[in-house]
Amino acid sequence: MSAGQQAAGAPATMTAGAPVLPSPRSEQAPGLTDGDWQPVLAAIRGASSVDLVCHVLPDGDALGSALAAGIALRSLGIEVRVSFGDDPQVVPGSLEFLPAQDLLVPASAVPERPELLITFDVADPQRLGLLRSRAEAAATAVVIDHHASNGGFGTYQLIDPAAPATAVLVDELLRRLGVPLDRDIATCLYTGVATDTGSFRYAATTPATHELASRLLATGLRHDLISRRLWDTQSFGYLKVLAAALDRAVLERGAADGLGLVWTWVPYADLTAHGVLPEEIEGLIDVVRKASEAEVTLVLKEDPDGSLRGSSRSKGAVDVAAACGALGGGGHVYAAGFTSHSTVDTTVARFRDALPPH
Ligand SMILES: [Mn+2]
Repeated sequence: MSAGQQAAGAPATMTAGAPVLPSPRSEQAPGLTDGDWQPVLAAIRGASSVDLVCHVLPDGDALGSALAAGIALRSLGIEVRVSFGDDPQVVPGSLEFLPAQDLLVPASAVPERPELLITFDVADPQRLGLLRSRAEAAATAVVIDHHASNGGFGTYQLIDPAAPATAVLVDELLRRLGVPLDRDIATCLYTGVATDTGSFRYAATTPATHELASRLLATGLRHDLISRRLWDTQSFGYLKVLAAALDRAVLERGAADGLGLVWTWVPYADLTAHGVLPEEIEGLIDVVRKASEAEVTLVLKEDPDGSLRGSSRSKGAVDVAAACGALGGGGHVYAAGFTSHSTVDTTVARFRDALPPH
């Protein structure tokens, strides 16, 4: 998210008291050119059938982006399927309010050789899960993403690491396709942008992000209800899992060149004991990373097969994408992850050793 640190497109200075002319719309994808968009728009306009897919265990940006594009392309008379490659394919409870879920089909219902397939928020083909072979067999595959770690697969790439969310790029796509925002599309896009900006708090949030939020709210969407569901709704079982994880947390003041590391882990048994689903603890790291003594946060979540999914965060001084990359993962500079097949202690040691000097 380093490029997102800069307020791209914003004036460098603004004289106090000077009149600010209203702008109907800000550039949402400054990292992409007309030449990047043109072949993608042509491919969509020429397609009779499009498959829109996001990453496994989708978050609000991934599924919101795919569904928003699905509503829009359906309005253009294109046959649309939305999918992600989990089996079983389960929409997280926190995203059940998203509209147009009638567009969702299981991975097996996506054609084995799609005419046109577009991926959303997928930084790596592995994140396609069961849909990977279909994406690779597509006559045309388009990658729409904002992960700096995206190595670029498929036929065409619309990747802008400066964009705070993939949903921002979808807004730009719809503008270029001439599809107006309606409340359903806006609900999907708002969910994506709010998810990836931590409700407009993270550094990648720019004036253009708020301008987009303004246009989305103008459709009449219920941002209060979306926010309550995304940020302020958890089961009682989650509170118990959180309590155990906090009790298990370790503060290493000397790690990260003395900037500090706080880490914890969640055994799968904790989830089963309290009837909590893996997706429900995705936000647990946001509590752990509050520790003021630590620049870097690491949370390891055990999967049923014993492997550990690591999530890490940095407050700005350390590139955790580099550390996660050393463990076979990747992501953004301040938010990244990996999967480990080692023990908790070994995994933490490898992560600690991989933290780059600042
Ligand atoms: Mn995203």
